[in-house]
Amino acid sequence: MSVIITVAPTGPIASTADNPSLPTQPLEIAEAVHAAYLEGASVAHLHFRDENEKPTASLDIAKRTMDLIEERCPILIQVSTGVGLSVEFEDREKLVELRPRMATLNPCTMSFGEGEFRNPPIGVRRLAARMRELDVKPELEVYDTGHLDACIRLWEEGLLAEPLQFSLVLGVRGGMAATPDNLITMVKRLPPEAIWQVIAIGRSSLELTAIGLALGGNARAGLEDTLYLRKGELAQGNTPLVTRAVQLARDLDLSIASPEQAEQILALPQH
Ligand code: KMH
Ligand code: ZN
Repeated sequence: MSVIITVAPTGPIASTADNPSLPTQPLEIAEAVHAAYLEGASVAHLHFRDENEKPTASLDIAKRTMDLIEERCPILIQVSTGVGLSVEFEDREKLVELRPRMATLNPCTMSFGEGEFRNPPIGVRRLAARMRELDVKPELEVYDTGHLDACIRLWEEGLLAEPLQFSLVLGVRGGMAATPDNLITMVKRLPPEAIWQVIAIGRSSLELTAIGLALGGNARAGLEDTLYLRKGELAQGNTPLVTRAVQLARDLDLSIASPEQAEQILALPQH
């Protein structure tokens, strides 16, 4: 089986003051994604920023960015419906109307660092149902054990198509800590045919990504998850992080999925 490498170039939190290589504007994001595609990424996980770098659910900015990416490469686009803590759920959910091939679905409200990440049950159900209608594949973002149970309930309610695709997110303050033990507990609890990847935030990103790959998961890399290549060394853009994740997979004798292969593995509906 091939490994799907996702690039997460921007995220909602860091700014160019934290890392000057962070892409925030549509063209910068498109160029970063294209470079990641050339390195082996088959999925691009996107957050958008306005001209002041503030997270936005603007359909215009999102569409412009998606178009610029599509002009450059056939990478599969996954839009974040997490967007950013300052944006209302009701605005965030509208992004799926652009019909990206994939989008994230965050199943539960939680503390997120010093902020609150609001994902009310009724809204999550509505968004899951709308994504199913529009054939937008959800990536289920699981930050804690109860989040997995919430996803399984959505599946039992018929709101999620198989295969289920999970991100096991470790290291967010408010979610589970980034430890190998927590990762293994979560992997053991996944439904049998589930597809999954590790998202490890901050300094354990590399180790947990490696463990995830060794356990049969996919991998995600990019400045959304860590601004550093190693302790004290800022990553000079997304490419070195993606290159390293691809190399990690290759060193484990895993092959890297092309977008077409990723499409098949995830059973993405044709658009
Ligand atoms: N930012 C990560 C902690 C999303 O964008 O919907 C999780 C994430 C989820 O990427
Ligand atoms: Zn994200």
